[in-house]
Amino acid sequence: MYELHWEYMAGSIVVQAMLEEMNVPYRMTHVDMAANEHKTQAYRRINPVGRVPAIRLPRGGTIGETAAIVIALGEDAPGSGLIPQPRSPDRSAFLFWLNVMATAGYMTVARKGHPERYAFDETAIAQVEERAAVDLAAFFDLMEAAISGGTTFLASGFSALDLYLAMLTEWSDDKSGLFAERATLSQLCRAVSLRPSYQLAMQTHQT
Ligand SMILES: N[C@@H](CCC(=O)N[C@@H](CS)C(=O)NCC(=O)O)C(=O)O
Repeated sequence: MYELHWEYMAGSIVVQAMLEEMNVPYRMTHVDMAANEHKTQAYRRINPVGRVPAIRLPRGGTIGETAAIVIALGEDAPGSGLIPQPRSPDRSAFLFWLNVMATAGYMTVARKGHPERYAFDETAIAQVEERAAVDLAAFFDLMEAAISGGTTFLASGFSALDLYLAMLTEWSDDKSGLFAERATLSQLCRAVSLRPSYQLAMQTHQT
């Protein structure tokens, strides 16, 4: 059985939604980051990087990093259509955009949410946060232009990229502004929000 180590409002939203889409049994283990559980020796044995999410796979082994988990799960369930399989025409574009979302997307969300981790004094911290907001807006503009299927990121249809992109919008403090200026992103996120898998993951992950 899969065991998902999760925290509120984390990449585990995507992972839980994928497990639901795959219709496989899984167990959820909460990592209490407020209590610094992710920094304990016990958790570092699960994910040496000390970040959430992480997942234990039925085939053996435990991995972290949301993008790596997305690929591992998609390969476990080739019939689910969640990721294009090796040698399929969409595979390279999928890997490219997944990595863009993981680096330019997730990491910018993290910088905006925790600017104190990127600078020492208060003025610099405020500037880091301001700059992260600018970079995040540019990231969502890039996504708006890159969505090629209307309500799905890939023209070929629904994939884990849709779940990942919708998850990145959940941290926004101005969702109506974000969507008002980006009609295609708005349509995609609406389609994702109607999926029972995503609805369940959001119920779990909202504080
Ligand atoms: N690159 C990681 C980022 C995960 C991440 O930063 N998760 C946050 C929770 S949303 C975390 O574990 N933060 C703990 C820390 O940075 O110390 C991924 O894609 O999964």
